[in-house]
Amino acid sequence: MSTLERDPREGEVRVLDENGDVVGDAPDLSAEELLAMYRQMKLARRFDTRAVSLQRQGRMGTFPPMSGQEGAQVASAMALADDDWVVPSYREHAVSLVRGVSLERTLLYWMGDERGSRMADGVNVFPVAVPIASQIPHATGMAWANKLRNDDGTPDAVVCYFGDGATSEGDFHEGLNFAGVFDTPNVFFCNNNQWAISVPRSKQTASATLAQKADAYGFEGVQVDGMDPLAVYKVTEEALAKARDPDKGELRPTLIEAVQYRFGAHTTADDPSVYREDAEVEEWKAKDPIPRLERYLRGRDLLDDDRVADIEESVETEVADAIEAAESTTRPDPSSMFEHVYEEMTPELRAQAERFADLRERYGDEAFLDD
Ligand SMILES: Cc1ncc(C[n+]2csc(CCOP(=O)(O)OP(=O)(O)O)c2C)c(N)n1
Ligand SMILES: [Mg+2]
Repeated sequence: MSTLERDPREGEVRVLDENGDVVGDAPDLSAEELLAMYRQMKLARRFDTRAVSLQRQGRMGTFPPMSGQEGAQVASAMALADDDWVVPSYREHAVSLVRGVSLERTLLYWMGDERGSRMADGVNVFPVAVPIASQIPHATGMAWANKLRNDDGTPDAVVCYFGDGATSEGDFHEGLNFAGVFDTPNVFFCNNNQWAISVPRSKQTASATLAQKADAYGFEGVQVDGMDPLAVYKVTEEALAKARDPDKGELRPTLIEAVQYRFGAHTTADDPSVYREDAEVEEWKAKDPIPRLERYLRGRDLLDDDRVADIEESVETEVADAIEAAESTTRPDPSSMFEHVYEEMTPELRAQAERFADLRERYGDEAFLDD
């Protein structure tokens, strides 16, 4: 792509326009896979809505909603092979879902239960990373290890997710620079949702696109319409193929910038109405990835009103069951918060844990719950 264009959306890969009409080459997906993609997106949206309402009712802690970002998350995750790895930020609930992390486990994490970070065997997903961009060098290191370890020259790929704000962090530069130099099997997936809390994309960087930052590291950068799931699938699939088995003279890593929008607040602790206009939100809602894919599927006679109603009903039940399972899980003992920081507690952490145990014994747990 031409990365020196001033228009940040110039050169963006698209397959579906906002009406769900095909405007580019569609990826090779079966009817079954397309319907699975649609259902996962509906499930993610319903989960997100219910999670926000759980927080509002005092049934869960702070939660970062992802409505609007389902297209980028579900489609990119579906492009991965079973053995590939995902290194997420804190907003990738739908990526995790597609990769086999149960909704119940995601809820447990946001309810403050450390067991929510423990992946089931065979689920190749790292725990949530809250410090911005800190997961990027981890992803590079892991991909480098995959490359050093594999015998046949086709290492498993590592897809690292982060936001537009993360591209201003030193960790972003270090991770991508290293990936270029050591030619690691990485896909760096930037969910450019236009905002880093209250900082708009225009104040994040003077670069015309985030994708063009890859130029500085010597590998390919591609900008995709992140609210077009078919385009996202296509570019992720291509990037993964290159990460595993590049053509001669081609570097393995890719930076994907998926242009999209977060419809809701940054987290349930944020009020976006103080820094952005409703008109902007409405403008982006017209690009909503779910009705867009739905129109395409209806056009191909893969969906009709009855099938949509069935999907909505099954999604509702699946989310309700996950909430019930998470809420009926016995609460963890408060002392467990010290246990998973390091494999072995440091002396300082041990001292804190002991002091906490002493205070609980002297004053009782109720004293800690008072405002
Ligand atoms: C190193 C670091 N600095 C600051 C914060 C506080 N913080 C949390 S989210 C966020 C904005 C991140 O924006 P972006 O990377 O665009 O991701 P998004 O939340 O939009 O998905 C900031 C500054 C943090 N978590 N970590
Ligand atoms: Mg952002």
